[in-house]
Amino acid sequence: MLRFISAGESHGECIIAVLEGLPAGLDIDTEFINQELARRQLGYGRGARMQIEKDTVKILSGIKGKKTIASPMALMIKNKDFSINELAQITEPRPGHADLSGALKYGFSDIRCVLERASARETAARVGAGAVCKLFLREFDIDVKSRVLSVGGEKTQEKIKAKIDNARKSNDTLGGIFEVQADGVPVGLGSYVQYDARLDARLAFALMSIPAVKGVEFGIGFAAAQRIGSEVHDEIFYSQKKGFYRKTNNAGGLEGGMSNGEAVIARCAMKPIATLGKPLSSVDIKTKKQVRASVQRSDIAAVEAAGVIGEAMVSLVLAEAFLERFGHDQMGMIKKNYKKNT
Ligand code: EPS
Repeated sequence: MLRFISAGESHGECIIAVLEGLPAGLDIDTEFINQELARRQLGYGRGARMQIEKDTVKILSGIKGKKTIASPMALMIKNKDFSINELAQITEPRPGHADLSGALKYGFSDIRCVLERASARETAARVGAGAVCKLFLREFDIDVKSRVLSVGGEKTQEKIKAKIDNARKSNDTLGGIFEVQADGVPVGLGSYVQYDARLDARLAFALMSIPAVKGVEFGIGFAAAQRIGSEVHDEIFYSQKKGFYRKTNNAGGLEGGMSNGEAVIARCAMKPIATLGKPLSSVDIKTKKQVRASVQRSDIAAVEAAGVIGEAMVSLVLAEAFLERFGHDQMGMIKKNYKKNT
């Protein structure tokens, strides 16, 4: 099993990712991990935190020289804005954020104890761990990328920029839709034999766990529910050169909970960021008086960054499913198995 957990608060000392279950002998390119971390910080509409931080990784364990040694990898990303103990108390929860439910659940009188961990800053750990998984997948020519399909309902770059500028002016925020595509995924990752082995279920879980994601679909997704079967299912062909193949990919590369050899395509709907410059109505958790929600430094839109995080989550799931199918221990053995069985 490939296991990933993160630790760290938004304004704590650092963000940590622990990744366990990688084989021995994988080359780790730290510069590539840093490039991925930088991609997460980009995009039109990001907030001031992105100017403060230039995320870089320090690998604390799991490698000797530049190669993995099968032991757990710990990745650390330092926070420049390490100010958790100086920041003021917050008692006005933001609608749409974890603030109120988190404070009630854990009995906090200061919402800061919630938002420090609920912050999307945690996704830096995912991108760090995801980058390591990407390095693994690349050894087998599997490439995971993403693109923004729309922001605030707009589709062209020009209109998206204008919409974000308007939202910034009116102290509002925007969500959008991003797509993650994995090319080169071999047939048979995941399985139909048990509910929690299904690759689509595992990908949906991973993508839904990204803060602000409210919907996930694969291939034509929800649109399939409105079509007749003959307009949905991807017909099967065979050629000596390609083997089995399809001329369409409505299934998004997933059939019966397994990869089918076509590109794996997922789309995610992201709600607008919950911190508004023009705050919505809320209730002070101490006084119980009607107030305006707290205003925290935040982004106007972060759909492009969410796409990069989506790539990381998809890479984590695909790497795990790949290891299940082709072996866990040594890169050399896995490569042999892969060659023999694809
Ligand atoms: C983010 C870090 C946060 C926010 C934002 C994304 O840092 P700070 O609170 O210091 O500005 O900018 O977080 C949220 C949108 C959120 O809702 O928590 C990051 O690193 O991506």
